[in-house]
Amino acid sequence: MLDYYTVRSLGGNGRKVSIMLAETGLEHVVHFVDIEKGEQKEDWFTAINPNGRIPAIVDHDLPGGLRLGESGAILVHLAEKTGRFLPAEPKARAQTLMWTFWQVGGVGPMFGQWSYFARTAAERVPFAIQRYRDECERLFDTFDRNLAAQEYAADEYSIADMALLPWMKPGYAGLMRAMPDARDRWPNLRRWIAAVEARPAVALAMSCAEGAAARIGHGASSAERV
Ligand SMILES: N[C@@H](CCC(=O)N[C@@H](CS)C(=O)NCC(=O)O)C(=O)O
Repeated sequence: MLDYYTVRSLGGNGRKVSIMLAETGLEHVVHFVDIEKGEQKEDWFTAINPNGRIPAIVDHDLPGGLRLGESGAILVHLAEKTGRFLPAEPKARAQTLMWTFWQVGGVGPMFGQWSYFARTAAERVPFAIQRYRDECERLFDTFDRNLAAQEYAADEYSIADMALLPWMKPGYAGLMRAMPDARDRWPNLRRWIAAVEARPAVALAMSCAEGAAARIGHGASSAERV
């Protein structure tokens, strides 16, 4: 049994884990953390994830319980626990891990900073907005080239696609708003978004937060068995 800590809106990083839980059907209890109130910085939560951010899990099936933060580490752990979505064959496994951590180390931070400087920052810093947007475009170019040769991020549908979709989909929409004449620039990426989000588990985790939460089994109370 797992305890799963996320935000009520799921958010880009929470959605990755929600997709994996929906894909595998692992039994879990969802706990919503109020990050507006700063609950993620409280001692009870940093005892689970020292970095004070969601998502996080506690896996009670391991002796003494495993407390784990970082979406990439959680996806790998759940893949190893279930034997699903992370191939055992060494080359396919390494490629899957590469694209998973490319998301965590590149796509997440770059899109996060672009969004922050373009929409949230109190001071307008054109250099920062341009720098992060350029990097987002470069990441899209990279992923689109990769998808020209294969259907999914790695050899087969995997945790890499689960990590990427919750960021690539809104990122694509954001870039299209910023540069509407670039509609044909990333055709493989567009095809991949459609294929991945058509999976029922992905559709569930990606759909409007409260509705999805209720249907996955989140929702009625702050802690609920799924
Ligand atoms: N590298 C982390 C990033 C997690 C993260 O940034 N989570 C955000 C929500 S999507 C958060 O908890 N923000 C609250 C805060 O920064 O205090 C991961 O991949 O899990």
